[in-house]
Amino acid sequence: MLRRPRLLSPAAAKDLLFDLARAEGFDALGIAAPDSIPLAGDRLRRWLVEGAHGDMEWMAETAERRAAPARLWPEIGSVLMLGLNYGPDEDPRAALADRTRGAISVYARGDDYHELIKGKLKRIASRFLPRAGGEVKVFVDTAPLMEKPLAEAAGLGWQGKHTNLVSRARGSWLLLGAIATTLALPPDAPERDHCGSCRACLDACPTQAFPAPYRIDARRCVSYLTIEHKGPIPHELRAGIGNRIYGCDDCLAACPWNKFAALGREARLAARTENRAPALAELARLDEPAFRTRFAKSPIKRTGRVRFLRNVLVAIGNSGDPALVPEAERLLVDPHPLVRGAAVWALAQLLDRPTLARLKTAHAGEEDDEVRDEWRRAAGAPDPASVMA
Ligand code: B12
Ligand code: SF4
Ligand code: SF4
Repeated sequence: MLRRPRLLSPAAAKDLLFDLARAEGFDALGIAAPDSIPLAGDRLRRWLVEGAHGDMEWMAETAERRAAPARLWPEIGSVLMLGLNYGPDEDPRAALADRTRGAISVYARGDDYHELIKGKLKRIASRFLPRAGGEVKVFVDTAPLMEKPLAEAAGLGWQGKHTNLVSRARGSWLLLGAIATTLALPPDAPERDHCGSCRACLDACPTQAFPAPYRIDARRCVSYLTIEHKGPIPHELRAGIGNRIYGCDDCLAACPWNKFAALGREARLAARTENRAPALAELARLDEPAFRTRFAKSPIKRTGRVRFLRNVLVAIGNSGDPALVPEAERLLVDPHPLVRGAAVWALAQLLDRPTLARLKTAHAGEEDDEVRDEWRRAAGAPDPASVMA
């Protein structure tokens, strides 16, 4: 491919890029040099060696390219890092109070940000290229690029002890995107760490997913467990999940820097009313077509009905509400074993042992090994009636 010659000075090209990005509504911008994250590769490798990525095999498969931007694209000259503020209009932890309803994380209450940000990045790139020259590539989330350390190097914020990027101007609520160019543009100064002695995010985690400050074990993170993890959720983590049915914001919401956060301006990311605190009973009734319609354009659609219903059933089990028993009972005959197994667990949290034993007998024909194992465990678990007594 022929590369276009540089058409503007580095400073003028950077100004143009920033103007175009602001016009698309981005709230935080900065340029990082490709060699600006020298520590990130080794830290990523260590994380992978520890197995902290769980079953996100794609993180391990792309590790070599992910470790440094120049490995992903050898011709890279600089990276524009962009942050889009999605500050919520209420404290997302409010949704944790009513256990008969599900808590959906802020980023997933509106439209899928991947599509939205990618569209914006492509428009910026198509306007930049003919006027500035070079080549460009755009990235959001799914490409093997370490967006948080790059954003820190570009001065958008710093990686807090919860590992996400925190901004003094926006708090925790920035979604990130990147535009890489072959042009060398003047880099911005990196942001420094402003966590100090604070550890609010570490203490807020419901499943103790931080083995140490600045390090996360994704296998324990509710976001991983409810969105990325494909199998049954480990038993020892189910109670901690509470009513979080898609992602988690507890560490983000705990950060004191959120006092400077502003309401997100992007209407398509704003919470849809039906996603603020949906009734678990409503969600448990979604069949495949209803699920797809309900979550069209939402990131939840990508996780699929089966994993989503698994999450809803864990929340039903944690609800303490006997009125939800019929919802879980109906799902004992769902075609998918992941759903059936989660339904068994939910019922074991809500029913007394004799009633559960009768149900077990009625479903003695269960053929899936994992679901049978759930029945075995359920029978041996303490009776909720005696626990409450
Ligand atoms: C994999 C992934 C996940 C995984 C793993 C999370 C993680 N922290 O790595 C899971 C599924 C758990 C996840 C969850 C979430 N994610 Co996510 N995720 C990613 C993804 C695809 C890759 C992140 C990555 O490279 N991880 C590998 C680890 C090793 O890298 P790291 O997190 O940068 O780790 C650094 C620190 O550990 C630090 N470190 C390690 N040791 C030490 C020691 C010391 C002394 C120090 C100082 C530092 C340090 O250095 C490492 C390298 O920089 C990015 C998109 C992207 N392409 O970057 C989005 C991304 C990070 N996710 C994002 C979001 C919004 C979330 C959630 C908030 C979603 C939700 N509400 O449920 C949660 C937050 C959970 C959390 N506390 O991190 C945003 C974060 C935006 C921001 N402001 O930072 C991103 C950037 C997507 C985007 N384009 O906006 N995510
Ligand atoms: S997103 Fe939730 S579960 Fe994951 S680390 Fe943060 S507080 Fe813990
Ligand atoms: S809560 Fe405290 S420790 Fe965690 S990221 Fe915010 S300032 Fe840093």
